[in-house]
Amino acid sequence: MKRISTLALSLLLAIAGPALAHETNTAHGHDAATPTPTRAEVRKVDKSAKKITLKHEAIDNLGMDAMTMVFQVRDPALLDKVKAGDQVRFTADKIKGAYTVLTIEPVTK
Ligand SMILES: [Cu+2]
Repeated sequence: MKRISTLALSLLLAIAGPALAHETNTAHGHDAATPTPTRAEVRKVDKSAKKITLKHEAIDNLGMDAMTMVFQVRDPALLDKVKAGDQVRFTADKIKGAYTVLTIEPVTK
């Protein structure tokens, strides 16, 4: 029993591994500098800590599903443009291991 499940797992990894790598390589190979803006709702702004909590939609360039999470901000001045409750469009990237907001703009509708 044990041997069969291990074999099944190995096969699964053998199939899924290259498929996942392929997707990562092709998804945004040339977009690293200019990620596609993602929609979000601002939950909390912490200017002193240079952090913002966003309930965001899926982020393509980070391969991240929709969730609520805390981001660092590249420039604390970005936090002057938005407040809790705002609908925004933002871009983010992983900088030195931390998810960081690069740009953020309120969406008025
Ligand atoms: Cu997230």
